[in-house]
Amino acid sequence: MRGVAEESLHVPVSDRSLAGTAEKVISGTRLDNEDARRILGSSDIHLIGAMAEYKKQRLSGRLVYFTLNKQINYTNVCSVHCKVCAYAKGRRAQDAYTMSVEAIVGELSKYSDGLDEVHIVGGLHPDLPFDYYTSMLSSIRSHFPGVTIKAFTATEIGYFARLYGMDVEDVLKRLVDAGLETMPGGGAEILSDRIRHELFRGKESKDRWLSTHRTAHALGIKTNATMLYGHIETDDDVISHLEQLRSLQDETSGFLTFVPLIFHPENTPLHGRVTTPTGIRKLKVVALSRLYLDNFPHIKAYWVMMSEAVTQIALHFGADDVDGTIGGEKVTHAAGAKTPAGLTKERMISMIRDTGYVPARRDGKYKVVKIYE
Ligand code: V47
Repeated sequence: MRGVAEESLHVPVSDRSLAGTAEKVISGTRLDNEDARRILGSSDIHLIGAMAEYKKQRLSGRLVYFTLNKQINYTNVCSVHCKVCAYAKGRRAQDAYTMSVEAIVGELSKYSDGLDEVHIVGGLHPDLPFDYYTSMLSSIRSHFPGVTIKAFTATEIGYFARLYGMDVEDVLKRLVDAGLETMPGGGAEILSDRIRHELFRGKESKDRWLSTHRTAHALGIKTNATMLYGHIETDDDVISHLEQLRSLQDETSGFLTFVPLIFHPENTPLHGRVTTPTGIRKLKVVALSRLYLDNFPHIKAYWVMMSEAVTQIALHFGADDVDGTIGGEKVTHAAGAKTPAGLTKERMISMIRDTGYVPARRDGKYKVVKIYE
């Protein structure tokens, strides 16, 4: 006889160790770390997908979100040399660059025919004045008034605070006055001081990354959170990362989206020393994110790092967002990504439609711009 979970999920529970987890999913009970461990350890991939898709559909129904966006990487100069990064350069390197504010506005003008969001992220540049950042934001705001400005990771914000002798709250207030609306989720890497010490020496501690988001949320700034996996992390590190995000979200409700990022090793010191996650592992991480982060409104399948094919499957494993058209991704491509540097709107719509879900174009705060039935 089929149990309640099997009736609701329309798949057999082949891995009986997940029976209790499946019942929790159906009854809306929060998963604990033991459930998470079992999901990552199980090969009952149909059940894992069905559980995550069940949860996704309860939160966002048939919609899958995308946005017309443009990433701006204003500088590749960075004072920290993370072992995962193929993009950062020293300030005297021949191929070091920093974009002027005029060049940034000029770049965005090429995309102004329907732009919902600009995503701004750069290296930790030791020589730029603070008003470079405020005038960047205010120029974008005045030239592109309808576009959501998603700018600066918690890592950059923490660096600005140290470099310019301000506290994080003042940095954020001044950036918001200039035009910042939301913050991307980069820099979270893995929220483990052991791994940060080994791979991200010089970067802020995990508590500092979390406290910058806490401060942003208190100021009413919605933010995202990422997790970079596929290097030296263990399952326990992944689960602990999710646990720390879930508990901050219980406190603030300030996160919009969780974005699992797959490490690309080419041109980094880790090349040849790590194993790239398999397709099944990528799907399990997406599904676990959807199931465990029950208080996050959205889970992103970032097509740049996942490939279009795995992204489509991830939409049946709990993801409800694919990010955007991007128009020239640089960080992952420096590390060997084989995906295109951007996608057209038409390609985005057909990628989503093909999965049976309904594409919903959104702005940077998830206000729907248009639904493509
Ligand atoms: O923080 C660096 C990661 C992040 C590599 O918030 C790498 O909506 C893979 O945070 N291989 C920047 N990843 C990108 C990011 C992001 C992307 C899309 C959407 C959002 C969002 C945020 O990229 C960095 C770092 O974790 N990264 N090097 C690499 N070799």
